[in-house]
Amino acid sequence: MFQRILVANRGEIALRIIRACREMGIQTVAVFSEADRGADYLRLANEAYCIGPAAASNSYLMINRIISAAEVGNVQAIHPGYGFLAENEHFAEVCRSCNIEFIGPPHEAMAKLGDKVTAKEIAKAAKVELVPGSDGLVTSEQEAMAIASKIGYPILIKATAGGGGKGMRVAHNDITLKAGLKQAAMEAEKAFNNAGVYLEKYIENPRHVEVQVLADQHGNVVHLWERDCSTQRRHQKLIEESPAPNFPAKTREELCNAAVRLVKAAKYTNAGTVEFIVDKENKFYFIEVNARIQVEHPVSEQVTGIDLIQQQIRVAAGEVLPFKQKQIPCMGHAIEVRINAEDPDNDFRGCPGKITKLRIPGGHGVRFDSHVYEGYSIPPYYDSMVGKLIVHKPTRTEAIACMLRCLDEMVLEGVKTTIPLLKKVLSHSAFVEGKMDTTFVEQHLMSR
Ligand code: MV4
Repeated sequence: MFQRILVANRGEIALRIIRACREMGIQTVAVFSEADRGADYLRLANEAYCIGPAAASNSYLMINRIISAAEVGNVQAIHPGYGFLAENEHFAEVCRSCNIEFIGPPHEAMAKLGDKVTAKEIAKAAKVELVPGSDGLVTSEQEAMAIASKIGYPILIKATAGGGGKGMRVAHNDITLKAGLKQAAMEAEKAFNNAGVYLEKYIENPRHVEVQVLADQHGNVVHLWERDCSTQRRHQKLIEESPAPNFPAKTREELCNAAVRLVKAAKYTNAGTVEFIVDKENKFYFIEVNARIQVEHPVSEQVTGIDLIQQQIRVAAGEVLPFKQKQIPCMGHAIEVRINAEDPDNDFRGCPGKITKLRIPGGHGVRFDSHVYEGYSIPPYYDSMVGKLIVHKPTRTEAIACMLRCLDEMVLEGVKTTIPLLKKVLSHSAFVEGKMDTTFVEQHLMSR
């Protein structure tokens, strides 16, 4: 097992990883930008090094500085968390070439899955269901129109280097398809240095259901069931839960098994998420793989009892997964809300500033993953998440009641937050009945 790990991240996920390491008897080296100097979680690391100015592009994204800190700190492994360099295959490769283990998948698997067209080829070979669409990249308007006439409009144009909703375009006829192809390719070239685009039938009002997987370096792959992340706004998830409500047991079994087949076919190891969209008939389609630990991992931890960060570290060190699929339960119901410092009266723009008052709710089945405290100043340079409140109860109804109680109990003053919006969502009949899709928040809760 590793004796020392560098945590190449900040905020709540850095704290989450440092805590896991402390419990495992592993020393930690933290890194911080000038904007995070003196942050409270750094005191829980054994050492902490400044890696540059506030802007992430000059600090948390600087491979050379992180590798320098890893050399100075004399670590055997780096945990990238989520965001920043977590899905940068070059970083993973550099780490390993420096004899520092990257706590994540092999860079070859990251590269294959990072390209959506290649990822879909692997999925197809593994008999994982795909949205009808182009067979690979589309290279001409004629080809695109031929595909459209075969599968029918609406069509979604996606960038092969995209993901997370970036660079997508809907087309409703040949005219908008031709225009959309040009624009999408140009945007993709600018944003990702890769103009490749492909087509899919546009699934209207889908649910977003993803499967948590864990794979060791000895060929063992398990899933930790699914999370429903449909409750989102502009591709920002607001609420995640496990299990997915109103989801037939047979479909669920097929979905989780499909995720495991795909991970095996990609020779993927460590923790990962296979993302699907689900249509009104509960048919599911593979969308993409997230080759990292995700923000919403705690809901899967709560229903299975498995510490995902600890398992990431163990499999990266070469250990065999200590459980078989049959030994992974899904107990009760877990819900997570993301509490962001955002101003609902200013288009949910980030709302940095000092937290002048903070009271954290507690009680049976309540978990708060956060690095903030009363008196903490939220810097303006990074994402606006203040913390994640997670509840775990025997049933979904009880989990919703508990979450509403916690949000009522919580006091967070000095900055505006998403708490009022979260309360509205959790009280809405469509959410309570588990009938939400990815358009629910924008359709029902954005009128002002
Ligand atoms: C889709 C889709 C409808 N049809 N693909 C957006 C994020 C990216 N991961 C995939 N996304 C979508 N792909 C087809 N063929 C609708 C979405 C989508 C979405 C997916 C998951 C969560 C939220 C979403 C919000 C809008 C659109």
